[in-house]
Amino acid sequence: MTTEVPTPGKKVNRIGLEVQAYRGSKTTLCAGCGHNAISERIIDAFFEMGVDAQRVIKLSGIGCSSKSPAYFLGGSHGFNAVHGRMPSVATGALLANQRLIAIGVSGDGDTGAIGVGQFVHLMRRNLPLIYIIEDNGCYGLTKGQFSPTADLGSKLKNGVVNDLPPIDMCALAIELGATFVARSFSGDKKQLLSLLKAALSHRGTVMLDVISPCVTFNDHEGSTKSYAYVKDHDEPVANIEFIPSFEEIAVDYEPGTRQEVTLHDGSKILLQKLDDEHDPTDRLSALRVLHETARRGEFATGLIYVEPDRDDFLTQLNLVEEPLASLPLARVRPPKGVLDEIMEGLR
Ligand SMILES: Cc1ncc(C[n+]2csc(CCOP(=O)(O)OP(=O)(O)O)c2C)c(N)n1
Ligand code: SF4
Ligand SMILES: [Mg+2]
Repeated sequence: MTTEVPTPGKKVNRIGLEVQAYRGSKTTLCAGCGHNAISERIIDAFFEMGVDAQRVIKLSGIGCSSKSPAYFLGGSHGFNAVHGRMPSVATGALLANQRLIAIGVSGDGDTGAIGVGQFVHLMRRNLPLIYIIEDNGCYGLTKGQFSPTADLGSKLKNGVVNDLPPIDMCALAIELGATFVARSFSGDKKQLLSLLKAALSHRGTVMLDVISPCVTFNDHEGSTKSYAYVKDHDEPVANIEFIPSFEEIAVDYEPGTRQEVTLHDGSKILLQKLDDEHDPTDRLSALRVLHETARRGEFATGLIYVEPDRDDFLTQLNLVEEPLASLPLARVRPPKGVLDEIMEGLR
């Protein structure tokens, strides 16, 4: 665990650390880029949840979004993978050490284009990983070409119109079996922070698609991923309140409008529903809300789907709790007698 002497008068979290301990290097992204706001919320969430940063591994692929793990949790492990290949690196890291808390940051291009095959199998497996797509509808790092999440009919700065339908990453994740699927907006501090804190209490894959405007290449009129468009078309499905297992807070809700979801570690998500028909524990209801809002040109945000009780990938594999990477040879190599028996059986 990290040990630091707190500055008198500064707020510390439940493991005695200041928020400073959760920061990373200074960002090199454009001023106003949505990705920077997401890094800030990640810092806040890990600080408020009192996570020991030295137990964290942060992973990414390639893109402006994938650079951002350098800007938070400077004391954590990190791996910047090949374009679109972060899921397999994350799988390997968690198989080697299941005590790690894993967070992956990807982009809509990194995930939806070159990495879509890896994404598909990650969602099926329910690996305990918080997987964030910083979704700006374009390839920011390579100068703003359309990505697979760009909406049909949206325009590039130079007037070129996108004539392909988008992939809805949330709908795809639900279809494939992801157990915690949410959408948010980099400009919605409160919602994004609650979702990130809840993500830290979920045991399984968290797929968080965060609309994150690219101010340099995709923030103009005609774009459906600009700050102005997203602010006007954001349709939250519920007001979300997250209560960690180590805190007791009384929250007032109108009777009948509140839904409570208990997560793996006993923490609770309290939802004050804004869409009466949406039940985030019902897969069909989750897909319906995504399709209906998309048809109206809106973004459903908040907790779209959650299944808190399914076994994660590592539990399914029945792995020993101790990191495989640190087990002595005597515990990973079958004894000579067993090997001789196998050889005998092959004669
Ligand atoms: C194998 C490979 N193909 C193509 C590229 C070029 N490339 C770098 S980043 C990128 C897309 C980034 O888009 P996204 O994941 O949406 O991230 P953003 O920059 O928008 O945050 C591409 C195509 C590459 N680096 N490697
Ligand atoms: S080019 Fe776009 S995505 Fe990349 S840092 Fe700048 S604003 Fe962000
Ligand atoms: Mg992008």
